[in-house]
Amino acid sequence: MTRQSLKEFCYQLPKVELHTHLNTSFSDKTLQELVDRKAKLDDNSEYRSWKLTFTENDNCPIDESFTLFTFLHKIFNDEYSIYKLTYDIIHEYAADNVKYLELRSTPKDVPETGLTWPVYVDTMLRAVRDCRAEEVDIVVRILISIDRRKGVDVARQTVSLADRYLHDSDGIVVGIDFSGDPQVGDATDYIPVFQSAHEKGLKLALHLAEIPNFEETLNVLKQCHCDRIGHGTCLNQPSPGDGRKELEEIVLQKKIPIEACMTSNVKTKTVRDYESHHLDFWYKRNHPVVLCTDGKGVYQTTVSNEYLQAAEAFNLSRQNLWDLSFDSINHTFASDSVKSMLRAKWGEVKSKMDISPYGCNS
Ligand code: 6MZ
Repeated sequence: MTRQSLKEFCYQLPKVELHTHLNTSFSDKTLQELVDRKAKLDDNSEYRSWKLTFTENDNCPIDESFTLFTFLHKIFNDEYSIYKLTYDIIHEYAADNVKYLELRSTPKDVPETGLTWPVYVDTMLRAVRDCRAEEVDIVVRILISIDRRKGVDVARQTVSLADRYLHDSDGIVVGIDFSGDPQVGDATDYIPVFQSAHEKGLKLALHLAEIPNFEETLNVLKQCHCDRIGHGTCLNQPSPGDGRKELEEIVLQKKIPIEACMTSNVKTKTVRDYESHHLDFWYKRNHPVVLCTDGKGVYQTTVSNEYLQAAEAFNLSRQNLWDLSFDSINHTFASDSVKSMLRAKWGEVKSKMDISPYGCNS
C-alpha cells in the first residue's frame, strides 16, 4: 500500500475526536485572521511576530507549549474570537470526516472586552447551534476545562458552572476536563472537586501522568471516578520508589480509556518519537485508546494524520484503523441514542471502503 493510498484511507475513515482544546485548535487561516484583527484593534503589530504554532520537526519541551498558550489567550480574548474559533473548528473537523467532536475549553473572564465565564460558554454554544442549523455533518459536545494553574476555588466554581450548563444546554455540555501545566500544583488537591463533579453527573476527562507525576496520579485514580485519561504518557512506567506498576494495573483493571495525542507528545518531547509512543503498549493489551489531536493548530495535525502516524509507527492494517475508529464511539460522552446513530453512520460508510487485512508496511 502506498503512503498516498493509506493517507486517503485515513481521511475517508469516519472519525471521532475526543481531546481537543479550543484555543489551540485553530486553522492557520483562522489564526491569521484573528491575529490581524487583534493587531489592528490594539494597534500593536508585535502580535504578528509571536510564535504560535510548532512547525514540522519543531520539537520543543512541554513548557514552551505553555508559554505559547499565554500568547494565544491574549489574542483570543473576546466574544468574536471565541465564536470564530468554535465555528471554524467545527467546520474543519467536519471537513476531515470527523463525525463526533468533543471540544474542551477553559472559560475566560476579560473585563476589558466584556467576556465573562457565562458569555464564554454561551458563545461556544451559539456557534455549535449555528453549525447544527447549517446541518454540518458532525455532532458536537463541550467539556468545560479546569486549569490546574488556577487553584481549587476556581475549579469548584468551574464545576458549578458546568453543572448549570449540564441541565441548560440541550445536552451539549457533558463534562469536565482537567488540564493545564502538569508541572504546576498537585492534582491530589482537586480530588474533592472531581468527586463532586461526578456526583452531579458530569463526565470526567482528566489529564494524568502527562509527565511522571506518580503520586498525584495514584491518589486520583484510587480515590476518584475517571471516565477518560488525557495523555497518560507515564502510566506504564515503573514507579520511582519500588518499581511497581501500580498505575498501569489500576488503569487496566478499571479499563479507563486513554486519549492518545501522538503528534502533540512527540512535539512537546514527552515521547521520543512516534514508534516509542505508549499507544503501542495499551493497544497490544487490548486496552481502549482513542487517537486525538490535542491542539490541531498548535501541533499542526489533523485526526486523519494521527491515524496515519499510528498506522505507520505500529504497522496497523486498514481493519485495525477501522476498529480503532469504530471503538472510539464507545468512549464518547454522548447519549446511547447518539452512539447508536454514530454506529449506524459508520455502518453506512463501511461497505464503500476498502478495508483490507494487510498492514500498512506490507
Ligand atoms: C495540559 C493543556 C495541554 O482551554 O484555553 N492544554 N493542558 N497539557 C497539554 N498538553 C500539551 N494543551 C492545552 O485551551 C488551551 C488550554 O488547554 C490546556 C491549557 O490549560 C491551555 O491553556 P483552552 O481552550
